Amino acid sequence: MREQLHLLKEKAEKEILQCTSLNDLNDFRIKYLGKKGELTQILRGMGKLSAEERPLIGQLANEVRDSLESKLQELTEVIKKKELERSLSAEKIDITLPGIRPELGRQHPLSIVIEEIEEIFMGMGFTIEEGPEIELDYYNFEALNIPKDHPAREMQDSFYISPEVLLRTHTSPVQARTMEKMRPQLPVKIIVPGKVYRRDDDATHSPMFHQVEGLLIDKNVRFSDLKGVLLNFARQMFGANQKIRLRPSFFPFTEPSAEVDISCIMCKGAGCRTCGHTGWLEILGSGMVHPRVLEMGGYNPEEVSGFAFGMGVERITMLKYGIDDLRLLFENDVRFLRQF
Ligand code: 2NM
Repeated sequence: MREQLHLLKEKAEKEILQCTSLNDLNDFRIKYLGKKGELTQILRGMGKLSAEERPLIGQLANEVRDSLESKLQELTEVIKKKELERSLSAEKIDITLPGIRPELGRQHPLSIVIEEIEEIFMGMGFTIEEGPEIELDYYNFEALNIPKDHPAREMQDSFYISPEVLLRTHTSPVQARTMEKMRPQLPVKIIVPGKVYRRDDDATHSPMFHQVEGLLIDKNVRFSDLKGVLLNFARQMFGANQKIRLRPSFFPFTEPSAEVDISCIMCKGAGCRTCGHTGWLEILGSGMVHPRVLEMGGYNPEEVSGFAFGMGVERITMLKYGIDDLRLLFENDVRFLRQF
């Protein structure tokens, strides 16, 4: 047995040198030191030994096992280190490759225009008010002097949630709320940007669109103040040489009322396709606040007066950037949006 153990040791020491991977080492361990391994096989014969020989052989067997185990341990460390070095050198970083540019978002053209309108009116001393998109019939219609038989109040024209609650059809209810909140303070000098909803959906109408409305209430506010403010707005928004034109119109919440046109930004007033060969483009509606509206807002129409106006942001945006199709503003095609 002594001889067998020496031969085993010699054979194993040669064989371990052939191991080049952790897998090889594992196979080696099973073959020599495992439960059914060669060393164990030899030790099965221990029972036949004499009592004097048994401890000596036992000691030798332990020495052989310890020696093989420590060689195995040593070689495992060496191979692990080599494998790590190999994987590190395979994982080269090419610092000449172009970087990955992070995609930057940008502002939507409607947001750009809303901010621009806000800046212009803030420059004239207006402040910004906002309010709910889900609104009471009272603020959306009643407080604005819109009568019960007005077509806008029909189910087919507005999105009703219940008989008394609907999606606001304009931002004017915020102006009614602001009068109620501020009375009797003067002046009320606000603009209200926001989303509004109407049951309309075709090439030139979206069921959701954006408005900016304005309201100024003070002592002695005159129609000429309205004209001055809107001319100033038109010149800052569309160019210092802008002309404006006021045409008589009708709104339930203003009296008198006027549509405001600017000279056509495409043809400078000469007449073209954009302005329908009139030389003028309609950009907003306006008027002197109706005495009933002032009254319902808590102001005395004998003591104060006011003007109001409202514009569609989509229309202004399309004019300003020469966009010919409303739907481009809602489809969110990045090839379109990247141009702003
Ligand atoms: C428009 C045209 C004319 C308007 C009126 C009011 C309020 F609340 F003061 F009565 N807000 N907005 C108004 C007036 C809106 O949009 C075309």
